[in-house]
Amino acid sequence: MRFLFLTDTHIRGSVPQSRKDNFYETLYEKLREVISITHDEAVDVVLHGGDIFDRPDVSPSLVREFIMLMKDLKVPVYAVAGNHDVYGQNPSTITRTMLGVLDSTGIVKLINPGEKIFFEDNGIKIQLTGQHYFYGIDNEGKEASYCIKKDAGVDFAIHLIHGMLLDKPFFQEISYTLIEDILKTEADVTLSGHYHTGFGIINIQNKYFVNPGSLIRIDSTLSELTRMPAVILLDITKDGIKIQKRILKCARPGHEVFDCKKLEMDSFKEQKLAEFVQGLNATGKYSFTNISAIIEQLAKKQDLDAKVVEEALKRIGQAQEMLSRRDGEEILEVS
Ligand SMILES: [Mn+2]
Repeated sequence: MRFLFLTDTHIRGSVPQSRKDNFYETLYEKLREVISITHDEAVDVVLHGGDIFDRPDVSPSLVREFIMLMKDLKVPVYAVAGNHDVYGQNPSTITRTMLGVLDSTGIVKLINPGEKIFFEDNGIKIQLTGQHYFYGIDNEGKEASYCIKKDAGVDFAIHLIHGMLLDKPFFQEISYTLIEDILKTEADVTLSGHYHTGFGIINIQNKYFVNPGSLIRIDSTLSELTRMPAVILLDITKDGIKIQKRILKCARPGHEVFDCKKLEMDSFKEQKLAEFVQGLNATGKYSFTNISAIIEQLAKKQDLDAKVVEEALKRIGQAQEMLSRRDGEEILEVS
């Protein structure tokens, strides 16, 4: 049985500041190539690692075009929700989002936490599970999100998750989960989205951990300048698992799509920001990355109750929803 895995498509109508091409056209060209790979390689099921949309309330015309395009796919698409797909990093808001609309059409089927989907093919039984992104997914208790159990009689298990799964520690002060911390999972293949740079295909103790990186490059960082967007082809037979990364033919070198002047400016800004944050840290205050990180830091330092943090995030989600309804602009950005 053949699967194709892609992640972080971030469908949006606006052009990221870093790009100089027609971003929307580029994105659709990529999606069309994904569809033709699906057909050429006789893929049975497509898996999406989340952040299908860049924001929970993208315009109906974008959703309509996406639906029209996905109709050509002719195979089921299973997905988990990313942080960009929902309000306030809270998957319980899905029903109020465009991803929720998509799910209701059946064009994309969301895998709910705890849900198990089974495929039987040529005498093998495959189990598919999924985990949406939620606030704190990479904090304590992360094993519950990342590590799954295989049902009796299942030959292979795939787990799809939108979380900060990394192959090596990150230098920044953000929450993440290392592959080595989740080796007790019974999933033969863990497919992860969220970390846009990706880490490719890693095999440890006969288990695969996979993140091809985002389908579209958004951030004008040096690593994104050299990275080529790719999808993963996963072939499971009774003889075992074959995995390969397929770089998209339509993807152009970074210097052709990124505004390099902007890149220089951004790295200058990043450097200034780093200096600023360092300055703050030196005074023993907080390090600021985004609104959720601020809450997380405050919670840690002031020993806040989990309920307080939950309430704060709920209110941020509500504020995001209200503000985005009011003027259609993304006010509070979470990476
Ligand atoms: Mn993303």
